[in-house]
Amino acid sequence: MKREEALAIVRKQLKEQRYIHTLGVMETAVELATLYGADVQQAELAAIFHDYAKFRSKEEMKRIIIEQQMPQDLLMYSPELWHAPVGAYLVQTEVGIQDEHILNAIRYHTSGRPNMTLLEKIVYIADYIEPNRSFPGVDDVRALAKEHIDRALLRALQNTIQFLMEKNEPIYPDTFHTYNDIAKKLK
Ligand code: DGI
Ligand code: FE
Ligand code: FE
Ligand code: FE
Repeated sequence: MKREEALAIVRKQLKEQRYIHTLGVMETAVELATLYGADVQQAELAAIFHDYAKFRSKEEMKRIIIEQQMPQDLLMYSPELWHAPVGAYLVQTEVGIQDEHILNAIRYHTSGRPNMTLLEKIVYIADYIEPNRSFPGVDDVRALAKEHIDRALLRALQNTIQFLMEKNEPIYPDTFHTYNDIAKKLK
């Protein structure tokens, strides 16, 4: 699928600000894929569709998580986590993208997972550092992303876990599992 076609499809699913965020993730994912030698077309498509399900209702997302037998522990954590796996499902069934590498990059873009592929890391980091993002620590991750993607990923996970803990938010176990996996590999 071509970039323009994909963008037209996703644009209908998103509000203006979220579409602008998506364009930033696309641009950043293409840069990272070029830098690290990943498949640029896969990175571009995964980035374009990563937040496809962002504006689906909680009811619809919950129904899909149950019916499609996704990890049921998702339902015990923040609904903010749900658009990632539900997005992968809807991009497959509604848009017709069948590439598992792309679908997994969408599925794991919020929590990460142990043993992430390069493509999954690229979408996770691009989502975190795209030019429209501004939060404490983002510039550190931007700098790290140019040098060493796993160090950037570790820092992004540390920031995310810290930010959630400061808000007394429960942390989804896969977020910790991803942090532990990268932290051990960087030892
Ligand atoms: O969809 P985006 O806003 O572009 O970004 P995202 O998909 O990376 O994250 C969406 C939200 O999910 C964000 O507000 C933080 C939250 N989140 C990420 N990891 C966890 C989490 N929330 C909980 N409760 N637990 C997590 O592990
Ligand atoms: Fe997201
Ligand atoms: Fe993210
Ligand atoms: Fe996003």
